[in-house]
Amino acid sequence: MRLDGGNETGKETALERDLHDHGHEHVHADGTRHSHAHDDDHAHSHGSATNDVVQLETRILAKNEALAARNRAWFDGREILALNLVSSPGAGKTTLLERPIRDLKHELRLFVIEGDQATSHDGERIRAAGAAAVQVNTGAGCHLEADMVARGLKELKPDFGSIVMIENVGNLVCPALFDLGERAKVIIFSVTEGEDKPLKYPRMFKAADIMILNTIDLLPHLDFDVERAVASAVQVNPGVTIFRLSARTGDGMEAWYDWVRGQSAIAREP
Ligand SMILES: Nc1nc2c(ncn2[C@@H]2O[C@H](COP(=O)(O)OP(=O)(O)O)[C@@H](O)[C@H]2O)c(=O)[nH]1
Ligand SMILES: [Mg+2]
Repeated sequence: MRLDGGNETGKETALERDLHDHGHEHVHADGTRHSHAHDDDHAHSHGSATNDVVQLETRILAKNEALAARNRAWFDGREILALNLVSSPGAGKTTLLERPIRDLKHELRLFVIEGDQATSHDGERIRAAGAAAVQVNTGAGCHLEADMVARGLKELKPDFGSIVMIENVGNLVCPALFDLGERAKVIIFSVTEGEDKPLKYPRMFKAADIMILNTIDLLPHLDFDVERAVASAVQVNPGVTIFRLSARTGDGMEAWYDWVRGQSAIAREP
């Protein structure tokens, strides 16, 4: 199933909607530019442009926080474990979902929300692996927002006591700011990315509860220093829990599965 969170169907992202409401020029994904007058006729006392942007950002985030809290309550009420998977493009998020769908199909019920700017490739991969998936295309957006997840859940209809894995748009910046109502943010960090990524993208690595160091099967071919990468992650996020694994070979996956099992059991506790 496909759900457009973005603008290819003429719908607007929250950012676009807010810019629209605020009465400023904005650019649509197709490159067309519009300027809108304020609907209300009271005089706005505009501060600096920077001030406007900061206020707008604060409003968008506050709105998202409220919707995320609603998602969290929805998950709690249904004893669902929800995880938000973030990474740069190609770090292995979808592969990391395909494997447990196959390995744990007799044990855990997994449902997936797939976020990408475009295409339904990942949603198709998840369905081929054997789980129900809803594809959310964000258009120009670089992250999922809580309202997109809420709409995705309406289509997905995850079972009571199940697990909802949300694969965010591949990006190490924007998804750090947007709570989706998940129990934990999981960052997938591939050894092909370089040890210093946690230091370069500290907000994302700080926002994550779990870091999965993926593609460790490739280590013999690279100069990647695992201990330095782990030290960088711990430097920006001392409380982070780290798993080292290969989603391809399955090496190290059992520890990750145990964590997921444990968290799902907690979500199902009375
Ligand atoms: N060697 C190796 N390749 C992997 C691993 N995990 C993912 N890949 C490959 O990396 C590429 C990107 O993976 P994908 O799951 O699509 O990444 P995503 O963009 O984060 O969802 C694909 O070609 C995968 O087969 C791994 O652990 N080891
Ligand atoms: Mg993917």
